[in-house]
Amino acid sequence: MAIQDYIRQRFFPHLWCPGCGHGIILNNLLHAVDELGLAKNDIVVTSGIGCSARISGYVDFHTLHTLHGRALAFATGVKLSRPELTLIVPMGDGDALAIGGNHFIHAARRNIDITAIVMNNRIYGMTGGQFSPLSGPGILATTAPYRTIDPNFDVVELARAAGATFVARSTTYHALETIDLLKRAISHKGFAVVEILTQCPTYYGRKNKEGEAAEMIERYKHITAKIGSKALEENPALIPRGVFVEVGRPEYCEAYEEVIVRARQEVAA
Ligand SMILES: Cc1ncc(C[n+]2csc(CCOP(=O)(O)OP(=O)(O)O)c2C)c(N)n1
Ligand code: SF4
Repeated sequence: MAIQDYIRQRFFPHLWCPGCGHGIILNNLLHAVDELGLAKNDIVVTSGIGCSARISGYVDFHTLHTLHGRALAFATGVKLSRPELTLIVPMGDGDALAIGGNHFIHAARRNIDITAIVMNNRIYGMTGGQFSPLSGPGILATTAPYRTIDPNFDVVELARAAGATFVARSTTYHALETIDLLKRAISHKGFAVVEILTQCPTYYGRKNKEGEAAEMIERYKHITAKIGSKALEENPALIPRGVFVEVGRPEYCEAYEEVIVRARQEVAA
């Protein structure tokens, strides 16, 4: 299938700024879906609010554009009622881990079969460049004109500790790696988290003097390294990319189905 067949052309042109990384992630996601050969009718994308969350308007799957921070709650409801469907939840860093932080850790704890994509541009893009729990200390944001002091969550470690059974990281520079990780995450039975470092040239880039979008993307090549690579061994300060967790654990909908069977048996007895 051609990639444009997965898109709702009627909603284009999209609202993202020139050079925003969110379009790259949309492209990577569509390639992953295409390479997995999934039927459009079997995919549900739920999103909250944010520039990132606009993805749900652009993809020609079943979509729910919901409330800021609540995408995983809606996805949980859909998945529990229709476990045969493939649930994909793209979220910004604020959406996923500020207002949505509780939903994130509990979805991971339950190990419900949903793929969560954390589109981490380290800032609130849609509302004008406020800092987020993933900004980290020392950055300039609309709400931190003298630089942030808050430490950031490490998405990978948080997801791992909360119980996610697939956890990976990539960047908008590493498109082929992202496609591969998204394919593995979507195919994984359980709660899968893929963090993708992405650029917001309009707010994060401009305020922190990181240059144009192309420079911001290029930067990911230099500040990250693959797990197990010589580069990472020689410089542990680099941000690791790849798969951090890939384990099996009972999936929530399947466990819930057993509860239903038990309840029916008890009622019938
Ligand atoms: C309950 C609620 N609180 C706050 C907002 C305002 N709001 C909309 S998007 C957003 C943050 C967007 O940042 P992020 O989730 O990181 O996504 P990005 O825009 O950077 O892709 C906020 C605070 C809202 N829409 N609803
Ligand atoms: S404000 Fe930032 S995150 Fe939002 S569309 Fe523009 S570049 Fe992308």
